[in-house]
Amino acid sequence: MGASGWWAVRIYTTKTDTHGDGHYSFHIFDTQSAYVSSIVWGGVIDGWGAGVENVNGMIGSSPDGNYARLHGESYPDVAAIIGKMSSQQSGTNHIYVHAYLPTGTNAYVAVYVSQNNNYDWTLVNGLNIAGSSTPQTIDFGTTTVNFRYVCVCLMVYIQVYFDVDCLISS
Ligand SMILES: [Ca+2]
Repeated sequence: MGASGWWAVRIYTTKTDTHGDGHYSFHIFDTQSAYVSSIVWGGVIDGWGAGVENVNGMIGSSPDGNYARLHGESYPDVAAIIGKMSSQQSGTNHIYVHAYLPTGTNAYVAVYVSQNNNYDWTLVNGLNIAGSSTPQTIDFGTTTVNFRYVCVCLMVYIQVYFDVDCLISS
C-alpha cells in the first residue's frame, strides 16, 4: 500500500448484490491505523546499564511529545518495551515509529510483532538509526504476520538513548 503520512487510512470497497435483484450495495471497510493502546512490559533484557523510563509515553495514536525512553551504556545492554495494539492486525501492515534520537548518536533498534506475547515474536526489521535535531518518523517496513503485540527493542553498543513517542501500524 502506498501509505503516506501519519494518518494514512486504507479504504476498501466491495460491491454485492445483496438481494439478487440487480441492485448493488457498496460496503466500505475503514481499516484506520492501529496504535499502541496499553503497555504490557518495559525493562531490561540484557546487560547492566540498560533501562526504560516513562513506558506509557509510547501509548497513543499520534505524536504528542511524551516519550518512552530506552537507554543503555555499553554492549550488551538491551532494553525493550512491549505494547498492545488498539486492534488486531492482519494482512499486510506497515510499521512506523515516531521517535527522537539526538544528533550525533546512532542506535540499533528492532521491532518485533507477536499474536500472543508468548514466545511467538517475529522480527519486522532491525535498523541502525542516525540521530537528528528533530523527532523523526522511522519506517520499519511491512509485515504479513498477524499480531496484537509489538516490541520495540534498543540494542546498545555505546552509551545512547532512544525516545519513542508512538508506534503506528497502517
Ligand atoms: Ca507519546
